[in-house]
Amino acid sequence: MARARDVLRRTQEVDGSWKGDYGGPLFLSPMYVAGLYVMGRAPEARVRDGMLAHLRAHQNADGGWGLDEESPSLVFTTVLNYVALRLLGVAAHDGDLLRARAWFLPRGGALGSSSWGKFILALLGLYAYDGLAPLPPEAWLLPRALPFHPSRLWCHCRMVYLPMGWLYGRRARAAETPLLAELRRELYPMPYAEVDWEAARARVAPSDAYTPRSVWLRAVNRVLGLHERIHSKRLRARALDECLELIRGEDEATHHLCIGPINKVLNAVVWHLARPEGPEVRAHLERLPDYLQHCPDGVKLNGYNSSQLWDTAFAVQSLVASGQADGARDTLARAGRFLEAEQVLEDSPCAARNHRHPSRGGWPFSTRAHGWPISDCTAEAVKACLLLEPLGLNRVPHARLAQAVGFILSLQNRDGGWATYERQRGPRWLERFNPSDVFADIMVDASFVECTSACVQALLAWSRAHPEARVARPIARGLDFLRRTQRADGSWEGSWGVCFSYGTWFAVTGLVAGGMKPGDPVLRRAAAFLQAHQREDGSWSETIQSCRERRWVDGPTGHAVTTSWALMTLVATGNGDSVAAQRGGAWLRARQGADGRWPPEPMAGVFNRSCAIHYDTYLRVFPPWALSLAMHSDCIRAAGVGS
Ligand code: LAN
Repeated sequence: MARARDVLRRTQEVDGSWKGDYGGPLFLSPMYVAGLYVMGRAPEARVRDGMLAHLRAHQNADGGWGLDEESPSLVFTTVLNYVALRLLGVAAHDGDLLRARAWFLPRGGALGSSSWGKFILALLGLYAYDGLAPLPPEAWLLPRALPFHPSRLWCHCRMVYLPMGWLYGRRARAAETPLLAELRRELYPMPYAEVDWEAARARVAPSDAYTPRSVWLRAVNRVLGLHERIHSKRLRARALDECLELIRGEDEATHHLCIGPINKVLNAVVWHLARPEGPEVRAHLERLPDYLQHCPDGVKLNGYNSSQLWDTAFAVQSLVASGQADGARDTLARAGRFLEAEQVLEDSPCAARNHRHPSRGGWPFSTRAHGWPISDCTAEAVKACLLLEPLGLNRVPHARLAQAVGFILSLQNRDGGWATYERQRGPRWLERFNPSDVFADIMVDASFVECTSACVQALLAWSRAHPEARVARPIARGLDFLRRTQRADGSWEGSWGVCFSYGTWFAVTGLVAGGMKPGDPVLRRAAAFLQAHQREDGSWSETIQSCRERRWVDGPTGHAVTTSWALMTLVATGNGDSVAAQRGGAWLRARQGADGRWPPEPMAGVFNRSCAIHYDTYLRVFPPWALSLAMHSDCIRAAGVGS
């Protein structure tokens, strides 16, 4: 435990946070390269060489690239990474690129790509706009009250489709170059001039069709296709203005970081076309390096500007829970200062105009400058501050914690649960119109077990410190949501970590914090579920296939992170002294290296059911936390006072 603590101490940044690699997806770097190319720029030599190395390092044995570093090849990411390598200067006869072409040409080449790939290609002039499903910017001019107004979409989805709508409405396209002409010859199994673009709209390779296009979506696309032929020029101009204003709003609210890497790149391209060399372009270019990650295998675009707040809040909880606070006071003090510095203290500018929920009091996933606070990030930060309080290390005044609690309360949904950044705005049926092909659940920000549990726990911790706080009813409704969402097999499905072990850990800790007792059938079923999935060697292992297939899928070996979540859940259900927990604890202990670390393993983070993402601190935070909880209940048993 002391060695694990020292690893955390050694890896802390001077600002008190933990900051690491937040990579995994393989569609981000090529979007960055393509975006810069449209802007007539190239990455500096060090970034270019690092990216070349990284792109090459993650080519699959079959010649393609996966949606993320661990997944099987998709046409989307294979074509985009191929194009990125070419734009970065690799020749078409390069061996890796020949293998890539041999993989994607039989699958239709660019025609087989899922929709976002085609969009980026259209921007480069490598795919005709007629071959895209329409993205009319006029949608933003519809009355806000309509259930399908874009402002009702999940913020990540609407912030990607906002610049896409502007670029689509303008049929924006990179300046022609000889290289682009060559690429048009390389990406298709037939001559470019012979492509049937109308038919291309409906085409998507089986590898890329995770979420099949519904009949509803196809019908809407047909209607929008007609609209594209007859649309009014004046209305389009107004719609483009509206989009540009909203893009400006997003840029200003996020100090040009933007909510994520995709709209970061697309917004920069928009400004390059709307006001070439203008102040907006400069401001965007200054903040682009925030997304770059220099890692042992090269350079890549991270999935967010960082995961610092999230990792720091968990590191604090792990250190305190594992009884290491005394030996880590300086570390915790620095972490406390980071938490203090990163709380969002004001609402975003013109919040209502920009369809933004009030932000004051919340914490984001990364840094305050990012400007988009999140329900569970706020909750984990509140929990961490309240743990630091008795140690004399909390720096956030209670008036500000009360604002954080107010922010959490403002986000509770009618169903009693919590979504990510906002209250649920759109009806569930909007998911039937998901046009992304490769992702699921991107349309609506609806309640999640993880966010709900975190918020309930934060409210409980707050009400213990402030018995006068009026949070009993929100807590009860949150607990009820958790109870209702248990599956018949005793588990909960996670959405942001892999997968049932993650969801079940959150649900059970929330319910137990809320007073549920060990004998409760809900907890008994959860424990039985986990015991049924324990491996011969005492470990647990879950893979991203669990998320994709929506059933528990074991990996070939045990995972320390999965085992930690399972172990913490068993302890919380009152089974800390069970044989299962002892065997899990023994496996976890034996797996720690002499350097205090747990060896690397597959990615434990996920989004939108399909894409894996790497959480750099999970292997430093969860194993010691789980082990200490397990040891603690072992001691209770040894003293003869346990269950
Ligand atoms: C994240 C990162 C943080 C994560 C948690 C806070 C851990 C989670 O509990 C709630 C959801 C959230 C905020 C989350 C949502 C999806 C994100 C933003 C990401 C996984 C980081 C990258 C991903 C984003 C959607 C990637 C871009 C792709 C699109 C489909 C738009």
